[in-house]
Amino acid sequence: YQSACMSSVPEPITKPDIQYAGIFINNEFVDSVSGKTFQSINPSTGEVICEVAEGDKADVDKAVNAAKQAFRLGSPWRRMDAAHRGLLMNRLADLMEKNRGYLASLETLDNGKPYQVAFAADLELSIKCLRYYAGWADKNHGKVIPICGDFYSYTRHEPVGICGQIIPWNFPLLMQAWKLGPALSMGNCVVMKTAEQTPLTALYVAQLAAEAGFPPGVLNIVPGYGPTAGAAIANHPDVDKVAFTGSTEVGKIVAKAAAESNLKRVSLELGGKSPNIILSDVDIEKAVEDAHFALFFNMGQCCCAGTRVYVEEKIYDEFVERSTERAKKRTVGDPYLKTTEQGPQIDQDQFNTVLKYIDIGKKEGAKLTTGGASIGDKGYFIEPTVFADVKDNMAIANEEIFGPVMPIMKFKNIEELIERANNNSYGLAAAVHTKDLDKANYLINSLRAGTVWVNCYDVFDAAAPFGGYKMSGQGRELGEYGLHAYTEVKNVTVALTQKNS
Ligand code: TXE
Repeated sequence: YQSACMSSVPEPITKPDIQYAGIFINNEFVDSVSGKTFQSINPSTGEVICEVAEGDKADVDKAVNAAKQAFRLGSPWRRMDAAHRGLLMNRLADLMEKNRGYLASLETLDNGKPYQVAFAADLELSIKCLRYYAGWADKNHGKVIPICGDFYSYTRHEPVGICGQIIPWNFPLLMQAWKLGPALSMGNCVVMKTAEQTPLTALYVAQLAAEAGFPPGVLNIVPGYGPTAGAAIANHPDVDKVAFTGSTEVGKIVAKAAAESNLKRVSLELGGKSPNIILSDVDIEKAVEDAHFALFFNMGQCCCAGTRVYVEEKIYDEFVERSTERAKKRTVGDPYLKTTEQGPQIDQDQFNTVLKYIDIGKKEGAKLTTGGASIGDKGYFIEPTVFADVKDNMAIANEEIFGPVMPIMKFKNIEELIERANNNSYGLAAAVHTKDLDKANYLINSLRAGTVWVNCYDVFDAAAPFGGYKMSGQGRELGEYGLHAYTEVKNVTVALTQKNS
């Protein structure tokens, strides 16, 4: 996407106006019931962007009531043709397209990601996701089933109902689109909680949804914190389904709350520690660039980042040397500049965590080949960091760091490698770099991960499913598979006077 899109990216708005900072219920922005607000911080400077209404249980209750009204039998949303739902979604995508430069600029302000990337990747994929699911609205058919006896049996794919959606801060607009796409397409109503670090773009999109014509109460957004607003969604007795993207730790809390409240349906997209495997037959220059992108993209804040780089012994030293050189060249700084590849980490907490892991890596005896320190005296910038001679039992090889820290491990043979690659509690993604088709196929079938990329990395498309094995999650998002989490299957059997074949 990078080279293809850079040329057509318009200039950023470096000081975008903040137009919406309230709680979005029934197509209107309101203050929180408590009157409380919280600050959204610019991670590039550490300065306050604006105050945002802080939603809590009382606000979630209001949003759920609005969603229930919108979902009642006979409501405009329930009576709407499926094709018309698709039309509204395409209108929303059109409005995002129209406001693409502004939204990308606002995403950069609130999240710190380079504007070029926000425009070319986040906005591109978000808009395409909405259009993809717009297409599904009138195409998710049930079946007629030839059961025994004088009966007519069929399935209806019905909306689940009120869907709570809790999203993270690493791809605010994209995570919103991944969640809204299948939910709205299938006719559900939504109560979404944005991450406390990045509430702004989702609220702007909410306003665009109202302009697109979604009836009041279909989409509600409650900005706020996890243990308050997030927990209220996960525990709510009238929420039929909760979708969560975030840490594995909180994923467990959400699943438990869902089980203990009303057994609401749960889909989870959690952490990862994805193996990125480089065999010795590769074009080393390309493999180094792919591995660099797999790790450092989005400041290393990707659930599927290639954070366990396994390199075959024969090319290990050269790979380390070249990866180190590449990391040294990575441009870090003002995310509005065209030349910037890497902005700041999202907040002080994540900044501290990443530096803590760098320290642990050094203490554990890994060899720091570049980076390892913070940059500047404001904002949360960290140097692109590479560790060589990393052993599997080190924390930096096992735990999700979520930052620009690349641990490189060595392997000798493929059997040993497969065991090591699978010996981790996560299973989100994996990648294999080789020209040897037999080895590639063997690895593809042996790796326990929801996605395997071969000779590429981070290739995303709304049509291809994404999700985790093991503790990386439950269920799949995107593609046709992504519809399952947002539909209930109703089997209907009607007695007939006489059936004929
Ligand atoms: O995540 P949290 P944090 C991983 C990554 C990162 C770590 C911590 O390793 O370093 O998680 O990040 C909401 N009930 N990922 O603390 O807390 C929260 O408000 C309900 C991976 O930011 O899981 C936010 O909206 N909700 C990841 C969302 O959960 C709760 C993306 C995610 O925040 C809650 C982000 C609660 N008790 C972090 N507590 C990915 N899979 O892409 C918090 N939340």
